[in-house]
Amino acid sequence: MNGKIVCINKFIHKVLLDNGETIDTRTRGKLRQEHVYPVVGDNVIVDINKKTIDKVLPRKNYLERPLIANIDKLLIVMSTSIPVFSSYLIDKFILIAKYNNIEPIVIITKTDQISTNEKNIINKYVNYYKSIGIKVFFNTDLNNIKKEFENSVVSLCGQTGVGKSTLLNKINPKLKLKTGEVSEVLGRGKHTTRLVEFMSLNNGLIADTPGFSSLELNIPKKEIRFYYDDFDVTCKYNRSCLHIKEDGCEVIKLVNDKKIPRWRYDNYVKFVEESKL
Ligand SMILES: Nc1nc2c(ncn2[C@@H]2O[C@H](COP(=O)(O)OP(=O)(O)OP(=O)(O)O)[C@@H](O)[C@H]2O)c(=O)[nH]1
Ligand SMILES: [Mg+2]
Ligand SMILES: [Zn+2]
Repeated sequence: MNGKIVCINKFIHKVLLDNGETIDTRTRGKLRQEHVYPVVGDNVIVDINKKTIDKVLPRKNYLERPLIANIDKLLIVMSTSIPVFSSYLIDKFILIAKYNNIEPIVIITKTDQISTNEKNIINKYVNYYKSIGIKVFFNTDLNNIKKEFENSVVSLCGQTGVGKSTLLNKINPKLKLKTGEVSEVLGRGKHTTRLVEFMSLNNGLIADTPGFSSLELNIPKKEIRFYYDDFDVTCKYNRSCLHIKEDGCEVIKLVNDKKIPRWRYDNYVKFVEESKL
């Protein structure tokens, strides 16, 4: 029978079967010999009697952090107080999502902890993302966030302590997911969520995921620019211009003319420099 892996805890692979039941399975030795390592989100064929996973079906996409496959939308959760707001991380997740053919959606948390001035600054980022067609919600806007779950396979992502589990608990208090304190000293959370786990919410599947502190970029330098719709202008070096130093680069001109925000461009440059491919 077909199903989907909804959680992996050591050897136990929890599978949501097409008939709606959930069972605990193990992978077969044969899969391990073939170096097939299933991840949460994998669509699989299960031997119901033996309680084994016999086959992992081809993936439509796959992320390493969070480790998950076959998702439609990535909810990028970002705090505005502790942990501190980072457009660099948002841009990185947007890039990773687009590269993997996943819709990025940004969720902003903890605006109850910042001043009006700080909120105005956050709104500048929010408005820019919206202007380039990226959906942005505050974590108080539960109805609109819930709508995104309908008929979709969704994963949360973001640093530890930003409020991923808290958001799901607010949407469905019955979940009672563990949430953690944020360390004042370190300015970050304590890795409260330990496993990637899908939950059924509003006719969709939503994965809570563990937060993390570092995030590698596995996208070739030269391809990064193709995922920046806002950079897509008739740059005279189009297709070969990396928009970094080149004379007459239209993108650099747009930055100088304040049509593309400096922060957005600076993050892009960092990604190009960071990428080892
Ligand atoms: N003031 C305020 N606190 C929040 C908000 N969202 C979450 N928190 C608090 O932030 C802390 C961390 O929240 P979690 O939901 O555990 O964070 P997480 O992203 O799931 O963290 P990990 O599981 O470690 O990745 C908890 O103490 C929450 O109560 C918010 O919008 N405002
Ligand atoms: Mg959590
Ligand atoms: Zn250019």
